[in-house]
Amino acid sequence: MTNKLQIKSFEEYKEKYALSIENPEKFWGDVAEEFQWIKKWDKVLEWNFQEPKVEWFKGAKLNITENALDRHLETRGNKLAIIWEPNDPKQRFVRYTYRELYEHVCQFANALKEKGIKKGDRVCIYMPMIPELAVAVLACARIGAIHSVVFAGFSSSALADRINDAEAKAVITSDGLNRGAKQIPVKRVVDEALESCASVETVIVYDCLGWGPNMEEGRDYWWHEVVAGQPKSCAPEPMDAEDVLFILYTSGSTGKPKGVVHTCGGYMVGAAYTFQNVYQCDESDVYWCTADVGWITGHTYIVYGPLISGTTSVMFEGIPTYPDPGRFWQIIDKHSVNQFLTAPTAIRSLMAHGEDHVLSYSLDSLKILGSVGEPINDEAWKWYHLHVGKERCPIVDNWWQTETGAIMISGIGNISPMKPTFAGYPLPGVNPVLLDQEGKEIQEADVEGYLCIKSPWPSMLRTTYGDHERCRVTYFSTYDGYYFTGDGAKRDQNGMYRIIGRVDDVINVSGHRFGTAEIENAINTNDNVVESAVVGFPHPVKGQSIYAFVVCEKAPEDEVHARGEIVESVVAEIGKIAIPEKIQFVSGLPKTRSGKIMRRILRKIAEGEVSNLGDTSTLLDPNVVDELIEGKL
Ligand code: 6R9
Repeated sequence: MTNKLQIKSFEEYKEKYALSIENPEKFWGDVAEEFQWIKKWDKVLEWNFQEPKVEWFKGAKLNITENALDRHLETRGNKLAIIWEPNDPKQRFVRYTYRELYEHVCQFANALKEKGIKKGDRVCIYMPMIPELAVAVLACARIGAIHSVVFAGFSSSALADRINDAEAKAVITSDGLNRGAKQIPVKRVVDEALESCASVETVIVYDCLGWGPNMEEGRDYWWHEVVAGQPKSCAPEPMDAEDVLFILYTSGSTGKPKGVVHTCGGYMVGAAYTFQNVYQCDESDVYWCTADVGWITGHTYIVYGPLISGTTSVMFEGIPTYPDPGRFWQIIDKHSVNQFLTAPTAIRSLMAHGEDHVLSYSLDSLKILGSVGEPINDEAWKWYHLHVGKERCPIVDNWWQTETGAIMISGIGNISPMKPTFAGYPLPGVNPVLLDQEGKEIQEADVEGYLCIKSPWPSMLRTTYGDHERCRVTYFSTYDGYYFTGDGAKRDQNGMYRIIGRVDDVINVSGHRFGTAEIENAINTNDNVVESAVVGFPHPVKGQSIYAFVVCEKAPEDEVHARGEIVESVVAEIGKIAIPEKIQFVSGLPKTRSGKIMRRILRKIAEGEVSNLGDTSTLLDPNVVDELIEGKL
């Protein structure tokens, strides 16, 4: 199906776009015809953003893995589905054809069934970036179990929260994982988490490092043992288009991370349609996305989008700088990668090592470059364009979110015009608007506002797991009748969008989302901490970094030690990825008379912009500000 859905010119884009907004049912109904359904829909779309309730392809039945695997067997059975590149370049890479992947998925699906996992059960996947992670995801989808992948860098406490929220019945994991020069004990983290998870009955462990971890009798099973002798076929579970496909936890501005829920039909259509258009892969192309399957980018653009489209997708276990900062470019040459998708933070970290690493590889195979996860700054854009794309490859900047399920605003291959640091035009079927403070739509050109989406798209979230009201309040109540993204954006005279960044209390560190409340809660678990406030500040490589202002019961005598304790609690509660870059001890926080922390002031201080703090007269104790400025790190 690879080429069927592809837009071939900017003119065609404009036509399709107009049609998709005028008549979304016709547009998406036509797109959906290109997929394999067990039963077609009775109605393409029913929706309201008040409850909210959104249903796509109502009444249809399908199994997404039939689209990602079975459908290709006849025409592409021997084509490579996944090329797996290990952390260590000296280790052999692994290749799975579509037929082999199909067989592995079916065998593992049968193993899950044998362990009593059935349609609707939640399965938590906490695994390294190995092919079995993709197999586990697809095997869940095959039998209708709901997967909840948790990034393997999260701590046992964060993992336990996610397992408990979803009441997962099983966990799929590995003994350990390779990450650059380090090896990390994954199963030990799972064991710790499971001390507080009553719902988990079964743990399946993939033997990655031969470590011989603790295996609990009657609960823990080896992957190779449970798949041994399983049949290589497994009937796909017929799923309702609106049945849940997966849950993925993400951070918001308040409370604990929430489980974003995606459903089978709409997600399938959105993932494949956007993938085929944005990356314009030809049948023989090799595509590589460097994300981790623990994040939405890995779900949609390593596993589902490419496989549904019959593309060869590279999966990489390691990191950009191991064994040296030329690793990405070496892999591109080694596997003749044609489309390459990475994050600005990775580009900036490699830029810092100089051009030599990239200049020693030819990179001739490259056709299209992608950027995702955070705004790309001018300098990184230019470096990527010049040194990686040799000024011949377009850069497609993909703006979207865990909640949107698929790319929303982006360049389309070499078809739509590009402009450095601009994500560009909305994809067909996506209806973005900019709102002002009062919630009125801004129509003019060259404006800035709150980015909202006015009508539904197939791959949008349906709810937040177990708490629909939270979904309504978070996304649909700020501006009545709109989905609010939490991002601010600019629109130029030509209608191209540039994403400025979050306007809520979400910090984007190296393309990973954290809520300020989540980090503050972690810091506050420290016995000596009374309260804390966390803000983001610009960082040359990570985009943003975390700055924590901490009030202690007793002013710490040894600040280095006290900082170490705070770091430890963040690592324990969330994981290393959320460690604050700076921790400043203060005697109080700037609060209004009603007790609200004025983060605006803290942000300015963290950014070092202290000359223009704005109005501080509403503060309960304006003197606090001087102390904060003086102690700034
Ligand atoms: C796909 C993903 C979503 C938030 C989003 C925005 C930021 C993502 C971006 C971008 C500017 C881009 N973001 N892509 N900002 N340009 N191309 O990253 O999902 O982890 O949920 O993060 O990331 O702020 O709201 P997720």
